[in-house]
Amino acid sequence: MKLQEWKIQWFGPGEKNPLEISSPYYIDHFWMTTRVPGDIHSTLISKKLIPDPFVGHMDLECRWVEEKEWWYRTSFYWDECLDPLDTLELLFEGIDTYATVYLNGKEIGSTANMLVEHSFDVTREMKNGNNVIAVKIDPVHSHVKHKEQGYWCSYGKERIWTRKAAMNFGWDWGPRLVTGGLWKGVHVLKKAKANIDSVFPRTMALNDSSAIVEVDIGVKQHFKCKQKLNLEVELASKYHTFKSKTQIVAGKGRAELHVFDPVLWWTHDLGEPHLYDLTVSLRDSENHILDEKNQKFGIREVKVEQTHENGDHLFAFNLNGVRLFAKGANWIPVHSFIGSIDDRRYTKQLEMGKAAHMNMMRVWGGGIYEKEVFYEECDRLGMLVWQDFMFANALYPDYNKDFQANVEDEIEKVIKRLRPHTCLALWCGNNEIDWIFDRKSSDGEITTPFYGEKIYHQWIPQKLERLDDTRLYWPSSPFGSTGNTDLDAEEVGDRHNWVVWHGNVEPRKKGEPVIQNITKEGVSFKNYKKDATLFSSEFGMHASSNRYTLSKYIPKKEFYWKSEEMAYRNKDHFHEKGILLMEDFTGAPGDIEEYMNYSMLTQAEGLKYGIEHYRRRKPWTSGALIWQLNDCWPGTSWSMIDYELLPKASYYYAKKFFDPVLATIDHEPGELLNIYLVNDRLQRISGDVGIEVRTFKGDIVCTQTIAYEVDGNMAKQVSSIPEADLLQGADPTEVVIRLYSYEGAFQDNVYYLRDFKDLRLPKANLKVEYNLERRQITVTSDLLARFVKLEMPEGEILCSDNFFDLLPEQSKIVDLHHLDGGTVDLENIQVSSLNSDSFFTIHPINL
Ligand code: BMA
Repeated sequence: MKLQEWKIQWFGPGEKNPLEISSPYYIDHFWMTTRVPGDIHSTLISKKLIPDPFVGHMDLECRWVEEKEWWYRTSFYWDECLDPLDTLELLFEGIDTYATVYLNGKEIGSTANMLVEHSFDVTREMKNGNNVIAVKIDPVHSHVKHKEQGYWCSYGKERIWTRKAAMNFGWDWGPRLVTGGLWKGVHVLKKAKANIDSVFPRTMALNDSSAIVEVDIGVKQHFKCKQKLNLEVELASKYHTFKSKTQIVAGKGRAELHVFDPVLWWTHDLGEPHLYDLTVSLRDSENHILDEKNQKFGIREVKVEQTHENGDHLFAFNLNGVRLFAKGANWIPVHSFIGSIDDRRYTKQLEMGKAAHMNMMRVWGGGIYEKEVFYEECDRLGMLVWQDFMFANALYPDYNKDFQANVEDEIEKVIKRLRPHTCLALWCGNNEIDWIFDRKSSDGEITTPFYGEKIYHQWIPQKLERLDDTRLYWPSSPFGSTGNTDLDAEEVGDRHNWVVWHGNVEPRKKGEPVIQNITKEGVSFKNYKKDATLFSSEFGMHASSNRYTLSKYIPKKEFYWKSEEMAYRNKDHFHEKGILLMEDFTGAPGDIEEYMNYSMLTQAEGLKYGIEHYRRRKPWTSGALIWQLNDCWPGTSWSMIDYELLPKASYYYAKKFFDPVLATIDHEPGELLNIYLVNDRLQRISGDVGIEVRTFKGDIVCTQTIAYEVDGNMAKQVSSIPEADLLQGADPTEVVIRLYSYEGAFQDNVYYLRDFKDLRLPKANLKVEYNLERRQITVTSDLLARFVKLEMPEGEILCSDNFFDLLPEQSKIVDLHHLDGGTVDLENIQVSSLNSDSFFTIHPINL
């Protein structure tokens, strides 16, 4: 049923009588049009009624929007015949947040949860002819201002009571923009006397030649319909079709399919993410189809191994019998205005993750249960999902009955919606709450009981026991303690390493005071090497957004380092942390150019340093999920991809440090160079690693060749060389080391023996040429060129490589493509390196 265009208007809260505005006869001709799905802010921006809140401090000019009462109205024509037991349902896939819904002037219900769908039976209220839907959206504060907010909650206090994306109230990487509106689809659905309510397929047993797939089906049957109903289930691939039939008892049916020669679903790095087509049809006694559901399903087994064969602790995802290293990132909402964002942004971001060898995304608990497209794309791309429930960094009023009913409804709906997805690997109760509760209680900042505890330790696990026992439930992240350690312990479970950046002093025992060491040494990324975590589910550092992204939203006269506008982009508590990190590695930046370069280099090198360490520890560390993949606005944050979908340097580094086969060096100044091969592939690899030490000017200092043989799914040290042996008297601040494969088994890996700030880089000359037809740029350097950067004149451009080093006399061809497939304006790309003259004119190549 196609709804007509929607309109919106605002009023002072309570100013109008709802019966007047919801009436079918109300004249709304002069209201503004809006899009559904969408949101109020985006509508006002498009009508120029508010400025773009991402420009300068303009978000502050938009605060009035959250103070108003907003009304949506639409009308539609209805004239379908109904069978006696048919029902009509008005379905809102998402309403943000406190709303009252009217149909033809009748109040049919209200909502108080943005995170789940809401449906209303409107069989009798629907008229033949014109119908009018009206929705009143209240300001959040009007519902929570009289509720107690006197206990721990980071960021906006209203969110304790409000089941809404927590990041809307501001976070340490995003502005406060309290959205409202119909953020997902609205539909009128005709339902037969019986219909399929849920389909939950899962792999029950698996061996080389067969699999058992069980499908649980929930059916809603009109209470007057006493007929016996049947279900037919079909699982099809292009090779085979498997069928099963079953009956419905008390609204439930279970079908079992025996699948021969199953084609398994793998993450993209281990194989193909093969998906079957699953069709469930509900039939009456005369075999008429009453309802049918189609979805994709991958045959796979996923579990989390918490004990190694030798009895030691482990935290490793195991897919189809393969213990894998989870490589990926934390996913935050793709935009502050989630409702208005095109699905293609999801595909773009996830495909970028895949191209950087990521095989897992963590949907972090301060946002939303993601849109359907996210999970569909993860299924398709072979990307596992760590799914948080949406509770983050706060206590929640679990003592309140209404809150309990709301949350229990949410948990049930979310489990049913997401459990069919093959990509879903783990359910997690919340973000950081259990861990921080102990920290803040020890400090005296929290003096209340653990409000919210029941949610993660009772309500969620109870529902999962009934609705999905196929995945591990992990109550919080981080979680796991040996008894007296705090929940961020490295010996058990997962860990958030916020030693680096936030300066947390760890390990810490339960109940001990919290200590932070915000000094150069305290926050330095070198601390990653002390981390023996089993699974690093959050860690990271800030980096600037790209120049294009920053300059688009910062007024020109404010585009300088430490301007108020620049500072405003950084929502973290203590801006000096980033400077300390840079001071340790690059030296503190003196201007905005240096800030952009140094923060990106520090983030990229810092993540490389940490992740190569974690990967060398395989399987004793079995996961590295970087904080954070993306941004929701043009800020400066921990993200690897900025708001305009331009990758930062760390993204291009990830294409190397996450590569399934990696040659890596563990080294500290003056010490041994320990050389490792990490092999995430299942096949054994053997060959030779070449080591080449050259001065920045190009002279060969030393070369060595090491034979290696590494079993599948293993990390192995293959050599250990004293620094002095490689230097042969050369100055450690003037050499570069390249690891390379003779057989092309892995990518080159480049190292320096000292921090960037201590290197004595000569001035390099770059030659830059472009080939318009092939969309390629070739960069050549005479001497070593550090951090060669191609700066984009617009957003959404991806390079085959960027922010790379060129060895003396080396050339590199960079392919460029626009994420939307459009042309790339090659002539306006500026190229530079940290040790070459600023920008270079690009010369066309003669074909
Ligand atoms: C963790 C996350 C987020 C936060 C990030 C950076 O605490 O879970 O809440 O944005 O670190 O501080």
